[in-house]
This record gives sequence, structure tokens and C-alpha cells, in this order.
Amino acid sequence: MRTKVAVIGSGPSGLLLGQLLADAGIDNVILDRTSRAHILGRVRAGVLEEGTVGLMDRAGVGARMHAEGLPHDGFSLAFDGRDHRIDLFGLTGGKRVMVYGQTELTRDLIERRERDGTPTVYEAANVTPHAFDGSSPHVTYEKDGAAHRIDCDFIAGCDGFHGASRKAVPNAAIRRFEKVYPFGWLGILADVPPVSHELVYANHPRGFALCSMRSETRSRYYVQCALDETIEAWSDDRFWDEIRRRLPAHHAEAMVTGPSFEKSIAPLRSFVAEPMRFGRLFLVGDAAHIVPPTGAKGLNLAASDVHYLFEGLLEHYQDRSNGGIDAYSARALARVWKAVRFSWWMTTMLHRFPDTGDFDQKIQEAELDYLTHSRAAETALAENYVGLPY
Ligand code: RFL
Ligand code: PHB
Repeated sequence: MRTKVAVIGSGPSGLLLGQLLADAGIDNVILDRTSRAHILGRVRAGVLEEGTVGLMDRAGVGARMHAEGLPHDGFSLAFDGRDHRIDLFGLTGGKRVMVYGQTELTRDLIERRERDGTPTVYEAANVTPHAFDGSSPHVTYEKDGAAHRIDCDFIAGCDGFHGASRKAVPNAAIRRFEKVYPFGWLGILADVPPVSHELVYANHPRGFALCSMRSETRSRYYVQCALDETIEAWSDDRFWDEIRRRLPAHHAEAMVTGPSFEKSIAPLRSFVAEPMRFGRLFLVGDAAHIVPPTGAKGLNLAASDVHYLFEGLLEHYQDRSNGGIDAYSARALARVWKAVRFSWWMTTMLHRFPDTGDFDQKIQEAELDYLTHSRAAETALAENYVGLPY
């Protein structure tokens, strides 16, 4: 089989890239090691920047997002028993974010791809990129016990942090930067109305908490937890008690509780691999970088990578220029590092670190106090949260 772009991974980055390419007449095949049901069952991010919303529109799949997504003009920082609202819209000259689950974004893209008949191979085992440093790159994989090969012009490694694409690059060609945080997030989904119509990010002596949502009737809540915690140790009752203790009284009292239908623990990590291009192989999204979710940037960075790569590939096929693909890695990384910085800063400001001494604690309090008294500080937070320009 032959295609122009072999896309490894059917997450948001692979699906968005595949759709933009298909709409531009650039044929592509997506390979994923898991099943369609598994991909559609994953619960992850929830906040989309305007750039990500724009890419969904450009990929022709924005209708349900605009109908069902919730535009948000601000969010709350809760600490010291009170709320401080960050007026995203006012501070950024009219920008907002869209609350729309990654699961829904993925479903919209998968369904569009299926309607168009653009090929995806699910449950592809041992997907491996080959010969991407030369002129005849190809990808091999196994499906139902048979070996397959796809010859292509380019390989897009959209296969997440644990994927095969980054692993196929020789160690000496890649530089890794990493920071592992000494805690995780325990998240639940429950069909209860959100405690507030905007997100609440809470700093509390017992640890960080986040009140987010998926709709007017579905809440997504998180609490910071120790890395060695297990889901089994967290009954719904324990979760509700804990999150209420970490919120200002007016939120805790208003919180509607109910049975959760999803509960998971995610570790927090910052990671960047440089560069993001190796000959005819490009790393995209989580395959190249991971951020802690405190800034809501993971999915949005995957989208900005897709934007830069798509523009580069379009230039290659339509204008016969390699300027865009040659610039891909540097352009993407310049934006990635700013989001890595922002996500690290939000994480540091809002969590309890096990080794925090009195000094660090005072710095954290000063940071929050500064934010609530300086429009410049709030503006810096807001412009990063809504997303830096592409
Ligand atoms: P994805 O979504 O991980 O998709 C990668 C796809 O590649 C497939 N794959 C392979 N296919 C073939 N061969 C292999 N060897 C393969 N290995 C993997 C996988 O099955 C999958 O379908 O990466 P992508 O597209 O770059 O998208 C990135 C986003 O998913 C990610 O940045 C965010 O979800 C990060 N993230 C969160 N971000 C937020 O902004 N807010 C959040 O609340 C949030 N929660 C999360 C998260 C990521 C999590 N992970 C990665 C475990 C919660 C979790 C649990
Ligand atoms: C979510 O809704 O899952 C969510 C929202 C904001 C974040 C992280 C996760 O910063």
C-alpha cells in the first residue's frame, strides 16, 4: 500500500492532521494500536483554546462543538477561603476558551473520517516507522496475524507519550528534558450540575482541587493525591468529602454530589523531546511533549503542532517548497516551551509539594497575593490561559 502521509496514532493530533490533509486532497492512513471503542472511552482534557476551536472548524467538524460546547469568559482561583475571578475576556481584549471534552472532539473527528471513508487501521500491532532519514520512508505493522507495509512520503508520529515514533529515533539524535512532580491528580466524572458555571482552581493546605465540567449537568472534578494512591482507596464519599474540604465554604455548601461513573489517577510530568523532526518523521503532540494538566495545555499544544505541520505539508505539496516543514520543529518548540513554562508555573503556584518548607510556602502565598492585586500579573496569566498566538 502507498499513501502520502502515514499517521501513527488516532488521538486528537493524528485525527486533526489526517482530516486537514484529507480536505486538502493529501491522502493519508491512520494506524492505531488500540480499538475505536478504547479511543472513544478515554476521558482526558476539557478546555479548548480559540486556536483549537478554529482548527476544528477548519477540519469541518465544528458544528456539534459550537452547539454543545460551553464558551467560558473567566475562571476562579480559590485560596484562603475566597474566590478571585480571572476575567479572561476582559484581560485579553475579547478572548475566551471553550469547554468541550476531548472525548467529544475525538468522536467528531472519527465520525467525519468514517463518513468520508478515509482509512484508519485500528488494533495495528508493532507499528514501526522505517527509513525516515532517507527518501523511501515506510511503516510496518501487523494486523490479525498478517504483516503489512505502507510506503509514504512522510510519517507523522502522533502516537502519544508511550508511542513507537519517538522510540524509533536513535538515542543520540534526540535531547530530552523532563520534570516529574511528586503527586498526581485523582479525577472523577459524575452526572451532577457543576458547583459553579466557571472552572474553580483551588489552592488549599490539604492540596490542589479543580472543579471543571463537561456540560450543565456533568461535572469533572479533580483532587491532588499522593503518587502511591490507588483508585480502590477512594470511594465516592471519600472523594466528595475531600474536595469539599479544599474549597471555600460557599462552593463546598453548594456542591451537589452523586455517584461517579469514571475515576482515574494521572501522574503529573513535564517532558520535551528536541527536535521534533527527524528527516521525514515528525513528532506531534504528546509524542514530543507532556505538560501537567494544571494549565489545560496538553491537547491545545497537540493542536498547534498540527497547525504548523499541516501548513508545512501543504506548502510542500501545493507550492513545492520545503520551507514550512524545515521550520516545523523550531516553530512548534517555541510555542511548546512557553506552554511548558506556564503549566509548570500554574502547577507550582497551586499544589502542595511534600517537601515545601516555610520559605516556599510564603513565596506561593505572595504569588497568589500579587496576582489578585496586579492587573499586569493577571493579564499574563490570562493571555497564556487563552493560548498564545500560533
Ligand atoms: P494521545 O491522545 O495520547 O493519542 C495517541 C494515540 O496513539 C496511539 N498509540 C499508538 N498507535 C500505534 N502504535 C503505537 N505504538 C501507539 N502508541 C500509542 C494511542 O492508542 C492513541 O490513540 O496523543 P495526542 O493525539 O498527541 O493528544 C494529546 C492529548 O491527548 C493530551 O495532551 C491530553 O489529553 C493531556 N491530558 C490532559 N490535557 C489537558 O489539557 N487537560 C487534562 O485534563 C488532561 N488530562 C491528559 C489527561 C493525558 C492523560 N494521559 C496521556 C494518560 C489525562 C490523562 C490520563
Ligand atoms: C478538565 O475539564 O478535564 C480540565 C480542565 C482544566 C484543566 C485540566 C482539566 O486545567
